[in-house]
Amino acid sequence: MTSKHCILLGAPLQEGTGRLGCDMGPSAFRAAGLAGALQELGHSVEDRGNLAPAPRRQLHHANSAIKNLPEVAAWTEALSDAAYRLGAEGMPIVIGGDHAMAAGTLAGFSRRAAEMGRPFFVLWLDAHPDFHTLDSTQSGNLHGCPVAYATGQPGFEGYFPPLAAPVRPDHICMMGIRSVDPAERTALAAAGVTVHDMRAIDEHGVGPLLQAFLRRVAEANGVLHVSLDVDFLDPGIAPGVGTTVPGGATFREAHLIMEMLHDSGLVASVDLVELNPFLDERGRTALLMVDLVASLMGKRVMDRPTRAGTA
Ligand code: HAR
Ligand code: MN
Ligand code: MN
Ligand code: MN
Repeated sequence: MTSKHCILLGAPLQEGTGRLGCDMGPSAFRAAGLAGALQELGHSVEDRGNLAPAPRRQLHHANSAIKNLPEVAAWTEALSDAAYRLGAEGMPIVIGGDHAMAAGTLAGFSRRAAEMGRPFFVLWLDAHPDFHTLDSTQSGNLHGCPVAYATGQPGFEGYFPPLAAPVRPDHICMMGIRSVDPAERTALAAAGVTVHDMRAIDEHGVGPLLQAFLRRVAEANGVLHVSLDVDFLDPGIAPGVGTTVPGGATFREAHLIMEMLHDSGLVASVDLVELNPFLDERGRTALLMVDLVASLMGKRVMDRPTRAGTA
């Protein structure tokens, strides 16, 4: 197994959600033993502590439903810069915080990949596609917007930082999706994002769906970023999140995805988002998330041959 230099960075933002508690996410991941689990697998770990947002600017938007726009824009700025820098130093694991975090991480990691001359791909594991623009969001919760921003959908100019390298929508694969708003449904299809909803997982299984995407990434010599939202998982095994949706990924589906990602050798960076320790039960969601990261980083039952993204 190839050992990596893992760089942990906490991003305690919670302004993108409708409820408080995600700011405790980085602490809960640390308490659940994230660093130790990685070290046990032979990786070196450097915990850079928690990031702080950039200074806030006054921002006004015609959509009066939007909540905390100056705060989320300030986090996006800081995260985008941090992701760009960390992308050159090792394997960043960015710990949220709510999923608005991904506006910054996708922008920064994509910029880094572009600079390396390599195509950038995203595996988005979530109940939600988070594909609202500032104009289309009705809840006003900005954790519903990061993918639209990072792919350069219109309307973010002047609010969020300019994108050095917009993510190509056809380089994004979403899995676990089961809560989509009408505006998102139309926009996702128009943009050409691959969306494997829970029905597709039921019909085909996570294995073949993921293998097809990994093959594309490998053939393009791509850099792969994984964005893991706690609500991807079924609420029965992962209650510690503010936006539970019934019918999510099972324990084994989630672990299989992580194990296949590890075997592919393609993953360059990870987001761990939406953990709300206030809603958790004795840390069980945090512990499950850490165990999933361990599978992603090489924990396995038995040794088996590595299949570099193909098979
Ligand atoms: N689409 C809904 C909205 O915009 C729900 C968004 C919820 N997002 C997350 N992250 N929990 O995936 O309000
Ligand atoms: Mn999400
Ligand atoms: Mn979600
Ligand atoms: Mn391509």
